[in-house]
Amino acid sequence: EICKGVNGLDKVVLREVRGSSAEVYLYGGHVTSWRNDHGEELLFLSTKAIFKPPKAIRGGIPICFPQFGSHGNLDQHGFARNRFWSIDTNPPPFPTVSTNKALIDLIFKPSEEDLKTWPHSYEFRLRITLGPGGDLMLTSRIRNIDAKPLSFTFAYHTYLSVSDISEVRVEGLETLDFLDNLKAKERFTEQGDAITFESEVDKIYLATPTKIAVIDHEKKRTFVLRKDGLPDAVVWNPWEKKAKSMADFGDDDYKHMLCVEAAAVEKVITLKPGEEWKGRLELSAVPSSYRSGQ
Ligand code: TA6
Repeated sequence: EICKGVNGLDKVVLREVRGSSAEVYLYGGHVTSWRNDHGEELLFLSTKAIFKPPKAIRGGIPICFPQFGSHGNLDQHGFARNRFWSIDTNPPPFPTVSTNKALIDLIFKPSEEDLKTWPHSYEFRLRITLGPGGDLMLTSRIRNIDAKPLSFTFAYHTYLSVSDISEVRVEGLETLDFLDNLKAKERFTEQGDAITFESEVDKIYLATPTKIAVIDHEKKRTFVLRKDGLPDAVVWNPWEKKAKSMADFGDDDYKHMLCVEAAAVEKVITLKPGEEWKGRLELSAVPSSYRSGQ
């Protein structure tokens, strides 16, 4: 249902029959909460998140569009996360008919102002679905309704909630090439084991598999990210020093979050007039079957 969230901002609450839930603010089309059927919060939301436009909400799943990163004349990560979206009452038919799933369709179109800073006409539809097992699915459909080509980069800037970052492993990115944002985007190759964390990390992994696993050892929980149309994956933890420099981030927040972001960054997406791009992210949280010594 639609209700008032923090600072009176409109939010939609999705509830699934088995008890899982999700919340999405019309501001930014921003998912801020995803709870399993035990009511446990699976996304990280900063203890100091500022729910006040034009600042993006710190945590949940910010939508980075029409660009990931900070280059050119746009703000960092574009402006879709800093704008008010609306509920799409008559979305074009989705290929997969949704059965008993809780879902909401949102739409974002550029304002006159937006067209001045980024002169492209498009329709950005976002469908958020809670599946029967509590899986959270985000499907973005961006249609170029301009007479000229539309080029953009994109990310679901997902903040996962973890009990202790030093006890987290990421599987699925081993041996891949990545651009290291901490070293002027220099290209490196990841080593052969699961990724662990003991300092600031800001890496754009390239040509990643459709499935990435994030294992929270303490909670015996594995997040599985499945993605489609999003070839890259950004892994980010600001660690202690950068966390302290961010006003909307608690000093200790870095210990309880990890960003793993399904993205299209290395290769720009270009749509011809009338063409539509689709980018899907499916998140699930499953108990980790632990073998000792893992
Ligand atoms: O996702 C990694 C990153 O690009 C980092 O470099 C860091 O800037 C992070 O995004 C957060 O960006 P934001 O604009 O949300 O503060």
